[in-house]
Amino acid sequence: MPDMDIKPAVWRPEQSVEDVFDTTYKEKEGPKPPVVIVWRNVVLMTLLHTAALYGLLLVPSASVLTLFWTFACFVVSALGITAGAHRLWSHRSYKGSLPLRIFLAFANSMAFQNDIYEWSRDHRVHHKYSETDADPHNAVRGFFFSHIGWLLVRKHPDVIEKGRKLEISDLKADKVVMFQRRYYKPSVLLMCFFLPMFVPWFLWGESLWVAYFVPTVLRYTLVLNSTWLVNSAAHMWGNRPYDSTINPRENRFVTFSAIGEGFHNYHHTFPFDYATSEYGWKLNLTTCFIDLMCFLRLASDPKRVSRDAVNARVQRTGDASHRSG
Ligand code: ST9
Ligand code: ZN
Ligand code: ZN
Repeated sequence: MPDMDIKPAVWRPEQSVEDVFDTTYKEKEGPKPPVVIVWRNVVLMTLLHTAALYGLLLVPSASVLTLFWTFACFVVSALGITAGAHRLWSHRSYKGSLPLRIFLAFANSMAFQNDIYEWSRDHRVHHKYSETDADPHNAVRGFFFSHIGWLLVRKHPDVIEKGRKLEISDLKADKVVMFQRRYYKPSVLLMCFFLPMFVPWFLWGESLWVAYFVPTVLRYTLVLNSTWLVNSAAHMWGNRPYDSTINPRENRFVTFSAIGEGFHNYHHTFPFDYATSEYGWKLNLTTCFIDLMCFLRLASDPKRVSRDAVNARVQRTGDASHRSG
């Protein structure tokens, strides 16, 4: 176990979602429960990654329009995770209008990473029980487990036990979330597979073969791995300018690949900040997007930490690597 017990429980009292780190939780003594491999997931993930590697070989044969389309699908599905499941639904760091929530729900289905309800519940457990048995992708179990391994085995019983006690009434009350959950499979088929594949074929005559392997399979696999890097790399490598007592780090590579989600030491220190960073738009396409939505009045009430609060925290618990800009 890392030095989690000394994590300072400084939080905004009015915070509604339960991402306050639970300092009272203790992992059970004695032997750990056996690891139960889910072979179906191992086979599917192996096939997916093999197909994605093949898709990489096909990139030179794709038309320029298809490559633009692949990039657009990457950004839209990534926003479904970052601006949607993560900053809106897991952390309630801003408010989203109905049209924006509908867009983000479709974008989220394009990313095919479990429905918003399940994703957000797992993510709230991740923050509240970070780096313990109750964390779904506990980084103490190593890079492989926190990256992909946790999706290949049964969950630790504490994840489910603690997850069941979480406050998630806001998710249940959100009709968009529950609608997406109800129609998750058809929405994934449409958004993650049919749309990315048929648009290039129908509109500019790309071969279905290339359209399946590049904007569909390769793009999906890239978004998955960019997301998983936040759980693995950004919990292992990088500085801790805001809180040196926790594992999550500031990781530039992850920030770049995960469109602004690699400022992970900041994010675990101030999870309710809609920008997940003190540097605004810098390397943070997701924050640009949310600001644009606020400008268009499709989003409102973005929550931010004051500069004074950031500086005070840097002085109190940072690792002295903080840079102002
Ligand atoms: C995927 C998710 O990839 C990725 C999430 C990453 C999160 C990253 C966060 C980082 C920060 C944000 C940065 C974003 C950056 C984005 C960049 C983009 C460029 N609480 O699940 P079961 C219950 S998914 C409460 O079967 P098993 C559950 O309701 C990829 N309850 O557990 C059920 O109850 P009931 C595609 C919980 O059997 C029961 O437990 N998908 C909780 O252990 C059993 O649930 C896949 O690969 C909870 N937390 O199986 C499939 N959890 O029976 C993945 C569960 O009453 N999933 N419960 O209904 C699976 O196959 C399985 O879940 C399993 C575990 C095998 C992993
Ligand atoms: Zn984390
Ligand atoms: Zn988070």
